[in-house]
Amino acid sequence: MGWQKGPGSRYAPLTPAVLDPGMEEHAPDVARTYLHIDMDAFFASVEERDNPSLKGKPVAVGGGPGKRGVVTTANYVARKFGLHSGMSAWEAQQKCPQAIFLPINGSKYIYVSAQIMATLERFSPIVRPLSVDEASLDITGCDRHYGNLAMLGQAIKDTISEKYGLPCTVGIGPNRLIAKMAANLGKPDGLLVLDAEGATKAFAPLPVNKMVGIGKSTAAALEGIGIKTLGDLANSSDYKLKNRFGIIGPNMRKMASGEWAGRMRLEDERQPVEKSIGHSRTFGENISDILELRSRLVGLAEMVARRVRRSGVVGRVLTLKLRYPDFRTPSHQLRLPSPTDDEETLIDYAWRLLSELWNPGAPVRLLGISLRELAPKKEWSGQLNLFSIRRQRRACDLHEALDTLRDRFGENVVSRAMSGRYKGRPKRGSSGEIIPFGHRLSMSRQPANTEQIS
Ligand code: TTP
Ligand code: MG
Ligand code: MG
Repeated sequence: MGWQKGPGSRYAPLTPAVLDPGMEEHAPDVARTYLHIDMDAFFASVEERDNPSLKGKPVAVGGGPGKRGVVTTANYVARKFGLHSGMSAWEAQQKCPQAIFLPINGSKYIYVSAQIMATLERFSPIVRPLSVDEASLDITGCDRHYGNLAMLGQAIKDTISEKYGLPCTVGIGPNRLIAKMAANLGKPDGLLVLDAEGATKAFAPLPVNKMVGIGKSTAAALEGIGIKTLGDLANSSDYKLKNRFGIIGPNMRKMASGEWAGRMRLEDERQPVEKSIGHSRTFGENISDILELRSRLVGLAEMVARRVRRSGVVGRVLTLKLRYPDFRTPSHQLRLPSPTDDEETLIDYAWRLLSELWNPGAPVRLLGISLRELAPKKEWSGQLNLFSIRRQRRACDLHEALDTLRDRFGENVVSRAMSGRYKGRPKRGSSGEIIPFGHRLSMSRQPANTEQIS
């Protein structure tokens, strides 16, 4: 940025802030254009590409015969039989016994994802990866070299197809929301350009749950007050919506009208939408080895902490549940000394809970942890005790770096190395309890203000 001496102040910037790519979200007076790209049936498409004999056949990734857990995705042939992400392995096999179920090859998908993200940077200087297979690009002005927006979109689709042999769908619009919705509407292998007016028309007939961010329960609540379609929502009164949903209500109406509400929500207004944030995992094979359980628990804690941080909240009550092969599912919960979004804290206390709950050596079928009593992080900043402030400050840079990597390349790209403070068999106390990793022995005692609530 160039600088110029100005009469009033010593120096005034020559380039207006709105042209600074780092500030693209703060440029209300410059019409901007966004492109959303999402790979089609991503994991399954990568497998098809690497094994052309799968082409035309129903393919699912994850959840093979006799396996537990869920299908991560199904190709579009398998979707005709009703298979979809998140479906249990058993149900998928009932619906489509002839489907080919492939093991999940996570590192391969992350590698391909990184290649695609790098390629996208050739088309725009502002690429924001949103998950393992999707990204939002600010393409303001980038279409000049291609003729028009649709031609730029097509050039991206062709490049990804030629370089990586993979299909994707591209949506383009005047804000990130419209671009994402256009990509959803264009699936599969599509390209859809919507302006603000086109978006309003395209959204209006859709059921409310087609809007990004509106899940089953919100859709049911909207239906409860007579709002079935996005057109109904766009035409509802803010008064009625605010009464029922709080600040989220008017924001939903704006989104249904094609306005991007993401930046309109002030930090202070942000209320935790979720009551609790948790993850659980059903294992392919029962686990009775303590090291293996520990590694799974660390992974779960990282995922929970990351979602908690992303929501801008901290949580107070930690729950751990186990499921044994006979489906007994005991759980224990604990009130933390202070609310947290820190995975190290979650790991330590989750171990404490595990030592109380688990009969060492007993096979475990499922492990889950969740955090509730969520509150906006800001509310808590003045109340954290010294111990957690020091700890959270230390953890802060690390969290930021890890979250950026995971945002970019997916949840599994980095996981806590099972070395250093997490290495070796966990220690046991005199009465056989597991001592949390990385803690001094004194920490294995109940912390002064930890309250066991079940
Ligand atoms: P999605 O983009 O949601 O789905 P998709 O690419 O398989 O299909 P499409 O976009 O064409 O509708 O997710 C990207 C990948 O993330 C998906 O291929 C598998 C993985 N995934 C999971 O592991 N679990 C899930 O619950 C979902 C939704 C996706
Ligand atoms: Mg996809
Ligand atoms: Mg996706």
